[in-house]
Amino acid sequence: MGSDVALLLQTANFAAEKHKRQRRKDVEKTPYINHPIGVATILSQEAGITDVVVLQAALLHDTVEDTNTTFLEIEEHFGPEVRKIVEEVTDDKTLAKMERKKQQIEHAPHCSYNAKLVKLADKLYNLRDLNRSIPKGWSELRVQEYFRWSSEVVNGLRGTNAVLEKTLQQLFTERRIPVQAD
Ligand SMILES: [Mn+2]
Repeated sequence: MGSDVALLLQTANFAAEKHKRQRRKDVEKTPYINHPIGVATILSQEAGITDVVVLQAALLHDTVEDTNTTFLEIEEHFGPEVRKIVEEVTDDKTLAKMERKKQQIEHAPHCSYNAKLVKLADKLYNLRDLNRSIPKGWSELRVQEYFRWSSEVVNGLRGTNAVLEKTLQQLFTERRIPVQAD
């Protein structure tokens, strides 16, 4: 077996263990791990990404934000490159939710190419998920606001991957969200 394949399996297994008690917010309470695996799959199958470090970071992208995982742990298991990407896509949980959302918009343009890829695929996965099923307790207005906020983050990620950006733009257009000027 190629070492890249073994590495990806090890990474998926690590993420599955870390997220094992978590569920998504959808009505079906989908296992959380479906999300990071889906994000990595978007990068591989739709965006054409073959860089294992990026696919690993996609698998791990929510472990620090949403579980007890530390950046040091990520580095010890998967090296400093993967750690750096995960660090770039992790929200600062000491900030209030509104502030974190604002920071995502502000930080997006300053991220590395690899982190931008993970962010684009993460947003695409989440928006498709919202189109598929509205989480319990979410109003249509809240869904629309989520799309609008996402479009502002994606605006700062432009010039990274044409396929992902085009696919995201289609979702924004469906929601009648105007294209923003640079
Ligand atoms: Mn995510």
